[in-house]
Amino acid sequence: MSGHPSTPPPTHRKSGRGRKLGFRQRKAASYTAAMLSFLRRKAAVPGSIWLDEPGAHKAIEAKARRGVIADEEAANLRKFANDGYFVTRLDLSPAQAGAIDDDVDRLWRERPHNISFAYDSPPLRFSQADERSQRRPRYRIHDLHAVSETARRIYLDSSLSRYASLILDEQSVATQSLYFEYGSQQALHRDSVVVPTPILGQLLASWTALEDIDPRSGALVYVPGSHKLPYFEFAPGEYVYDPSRMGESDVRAAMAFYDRTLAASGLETRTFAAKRGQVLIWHSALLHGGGPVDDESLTRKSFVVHYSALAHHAVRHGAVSEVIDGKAGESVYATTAVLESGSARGFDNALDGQFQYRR
Ligand SMILES: O=C(O)CCC(=O)C(=O)O
Repeated sequence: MSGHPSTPPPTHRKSGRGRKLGFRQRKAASYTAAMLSFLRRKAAVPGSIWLDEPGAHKAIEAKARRGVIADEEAANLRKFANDGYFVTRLDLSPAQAGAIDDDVDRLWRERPHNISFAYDSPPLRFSQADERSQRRPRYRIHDLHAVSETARRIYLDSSLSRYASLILDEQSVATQSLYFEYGSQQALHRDSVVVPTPILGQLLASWTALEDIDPRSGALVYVPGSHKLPYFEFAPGEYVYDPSRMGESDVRAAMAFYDRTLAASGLETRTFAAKRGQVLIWHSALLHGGGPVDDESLTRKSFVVHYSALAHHAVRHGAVSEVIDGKAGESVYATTAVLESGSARGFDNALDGQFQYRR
């Protein structure tokens, strides 16, 4: 046996503490200590952004003093740093909300090939949709902004885009949109775990009410402060669910971990009984989901946009499940086409991009 594991080998002891270090060595040692502390902090809080740092409030004040952000923006960023979300609003007239209704009705009539939807399933082409059985609670439409001018206006809304850029501290890009006509009934989850981005945590979402929401329709639910709870590790240092390598048991383990952590935290789950045009912007790690639907006939029209950092998120991928040549699988597409409106940026529909591969 080669000695006790806690006994360092002689070479370590030789260069150990107690020796006097010169200025350059001290500088190097303090740099190393600072890096180690930085890495430890990063490891302790994976996916954190500047608003998660202990100095966030001071940094917000400094931006407000320099006139980089308005008072209202400073207040919303403080709320985001503390609670992982804030509420703002858009001008969305009944006529504009009605235009989105018309676009959705048209989609259900025309059922195009290049738009995907999901109903208790991975995304499928709209051409596969069956209105009688699937236009109901839990269905969603992906990238409605590609076929609805009003949805595109929300997708590229300048104030939402500006908030996304302020939160990410760099130019944001809208990466995808999701339209819900009814309550989603999605379990509480963290977007950063299921919506991968090139850099963990460089993600946020806006959720816009397209009508006054009845709480019995399965309103959005969220847990203030839950963005500070720890991440589940699928494997050491792995926080994002990867369906190509992980399965049902990983999902169950992650959900059990988040349920346990949430129960132990004592944090309270709230319901967003929003009015038309109200928007909730959430941190990528905020637990949120769709509340129970008490009355399935009630609509709950809402539009979600996810944002990432343009400089790091160069490609938007999208996949649809379909049978080709008798074989079931997923067709993966990608686009680098970015739509612009003023300073807002947002990816075009991935399914209008290049076909990549089948999986
Ligand atoms: O709108 C909802 O019910 C939940 C939406 C959601 O969880 C999401 O888009 O990540």
